[in-house]
Amino acid sequence: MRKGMCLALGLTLALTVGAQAQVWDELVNGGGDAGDLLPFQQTPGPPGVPLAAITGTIATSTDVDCYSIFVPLPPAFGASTVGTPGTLSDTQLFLFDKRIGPAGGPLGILHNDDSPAGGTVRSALTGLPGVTGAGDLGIVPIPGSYMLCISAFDVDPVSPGGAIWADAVAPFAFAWENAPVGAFAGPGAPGPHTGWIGAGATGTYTIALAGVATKPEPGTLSLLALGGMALLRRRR
Ligand SMILES: [Ca+2]
Ligand SMILES: [Ca+2]
Ligand SMILES: [Ca+2]
Repeated sequence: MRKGMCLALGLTLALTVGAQAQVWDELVNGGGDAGDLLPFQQTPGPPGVPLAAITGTIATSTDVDCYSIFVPLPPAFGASTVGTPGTLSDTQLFLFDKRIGPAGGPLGILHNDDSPAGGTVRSALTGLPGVTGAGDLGIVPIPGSYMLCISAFDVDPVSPGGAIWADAVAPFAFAWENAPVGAFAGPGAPGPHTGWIGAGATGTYTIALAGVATKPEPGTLSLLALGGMALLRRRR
């Protein structure tokens, strides 16, 4: 087992043992509308417990809701509105990497509009490489904290350079709807996320989550990381 995988598994166990899975509601738990930019995202709690679902409302034609989530083990990550309760019929899901790189941040890494394309208008993201037409095509790069956003079709993220995901890429009619930055990047990729364009419907949503936890306390994370490193040193 690779060291990173070992540490991630340790984190997963530490997060799941004895903790009850949370369902976070934008209004009931968050106290109001979740923001649409990094500084205004909601952070579900309590810290360091499994997060089973997020519920909320796209309240206006331009409303977008963003949440800080923790992914302990990227291959186990999943977020989906396919078949979940909610009156918002046509959803879009986005995952942003919050690490600040040379281009700034946060950077778009996963996007899906329809899963499967041409099948439903609900959305699904996974941590594994996807298949064109079935979901997003990207991966979650490392265990860590990410920003998960939901919008109504067709409210899309932009950087100063324009749309982060391309709106139409031949020859796949729906490829743009399932494309990560890189393979089907828009003119604004890989720029820092600075806002949203477009308008859509309103309604309630439920994002079902797999392999997701609430953000751990910083001290807890450091201790877990130190414990994992000590364990790895002993095994050498
Ligand atoms: Ca909202
Ligand atoms: Ca919002
Ligand atoms: Ca959709």
